[in-house]
Amino acid sequence: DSVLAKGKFRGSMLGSLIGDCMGAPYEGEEFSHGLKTMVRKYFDKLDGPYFSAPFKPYTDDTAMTKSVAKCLIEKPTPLDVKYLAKLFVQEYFLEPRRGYGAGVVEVFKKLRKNKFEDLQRPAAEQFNGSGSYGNGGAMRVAPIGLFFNGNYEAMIEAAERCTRITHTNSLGVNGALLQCIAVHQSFQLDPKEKLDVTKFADELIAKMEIIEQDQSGIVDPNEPTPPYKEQLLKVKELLSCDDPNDPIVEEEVIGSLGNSIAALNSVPTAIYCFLRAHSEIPGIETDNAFRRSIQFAVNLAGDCDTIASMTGAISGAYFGDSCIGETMKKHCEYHEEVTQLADKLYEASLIK
Ligand code: 8NA
Ligand code: MG
Ligand code: MG
Repeated sequence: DSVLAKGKFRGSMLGSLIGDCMGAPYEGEEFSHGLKTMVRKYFDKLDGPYFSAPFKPYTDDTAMTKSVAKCLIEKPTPLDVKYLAKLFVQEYFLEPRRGYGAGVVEVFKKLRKNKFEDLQRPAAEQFNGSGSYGNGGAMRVAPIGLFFNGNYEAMIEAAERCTRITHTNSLGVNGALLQCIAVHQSFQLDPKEKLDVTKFADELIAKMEIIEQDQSGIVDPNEPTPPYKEQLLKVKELLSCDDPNDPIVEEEVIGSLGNSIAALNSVPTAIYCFLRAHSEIPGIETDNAFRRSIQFAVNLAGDCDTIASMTGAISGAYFGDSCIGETMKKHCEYHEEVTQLADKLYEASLIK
C-alpha cells in the first residue's frame, strides 16, 4: 500500500513536470496536423531506447508547483501562505524567464513591495478588481491534492488559500479546486481496477455542484447551469459519444472545452485528456495510457504546457510512476529533483 502511494506521489509530480516540459515548445501555437505529426514523431522516439539530447526546460507551471510542494513539506498545517507567497516571489525573481502569465508578475512585484504584509490586495486588484481567471492556480495545485489524502475539507481550504495569493476570480479559484479534486480522486483509485470514466466525471460534478452552489447561494431551478458543472457535463458528453468509426478528434475537444489560459477552458480539458486516454486514440500508437494522455494534451496546442501538466498530474496520481517511460522522464529538466520532492512530500503527508 505504501509502495503504491509513494509511486503515486512520484507519478503525479513527475507527470506534472513531463506535461509541462513536453508541452512548452508548443505553448501558444494553434492546433495543426503538422504539429500533431511532429509531436507523434518525438513521442515515438521517446518510447525507445535512451538517446541524449538537450533536456526540455520546465516553465512557470513546474516553478510554482515546486514552491507549493516545498511549503507543504516545511510549513503544512494550516498552510503558511505568507511563506508560500515568499517562495513564489523568490523563485520568480531568481528565474523570471520561465514563461509566467503577464498578469501574475504584477502580483509578485506588489507582494515584494509591500513586504508580504498584505497578501490579499495584490491579487484582488488584478484586472480592474475582477481577479485573474487564468489557470495559474490550477497548474500548481497537485501537491495539495496528494498531501491531504483523508482530509477533504482541509484540502479544499489549502487549495483555495494557495490559489488566492495570485487568483481571486471565482473561475480561477474553482478551476484550481476542480484540478485538486481530480488529482485527489485519481490518487485514491486502484490502477489495477478498470476505471469507470463516467463515475469519475459524476463524482467531480457532485463535488463541484456543492462548491459552485456555495457561492451563488440558494439554487433556483431557472438559474443557468454553473460554469464548471456545464463544462464537466460536456466532458461526459464527449466521452459517451466517442464512436470508434468516427472518433472525437482534437478540433472537437478544442471547440467544445477549449485550450486557452482560462481555467474554465483548460482544467476540464485536462480532465478529459486523462479520461479519454483510458481507451485508444487514433494517431497515438501506444499501449501506455499515461503517455497517451500527455500526448493528446500536447496535440491540443494553445496553453498545452499547462493542460498537459495538469493532465500529467491527474494521470500520474492514478497510474503511479511505474507507467512513466524512462527516456521521456530523463529528457525533462529537473526530473531528479522532482522525484526527491515527491518522496519528501509523501513522507511529510504521513506525519501531518
Ligand atoms: P495570469 O494571472 O497573468 O493570467 C494569464 C492571462 O489571462 C492574463 O495575462 C490575461 O491575459 C488573462 N486574464 C486572466 N484573468 C483575466 C481577467 N479577469 N480579465 C481579462 N483577462 C484575464 O497568469 P496565470 O498564472 O493564470 O497563467 C496562465 C497561463 O498563462 C499559463 O499557461 C502561463 O504559462 C501563462 N502563459 C501562457 C502563454 C500562452 O500562450 N498560452 C504564454 C506565456 C505564459
Ligand atoms: Mg508554463
Ligand atoms: Mg502555460
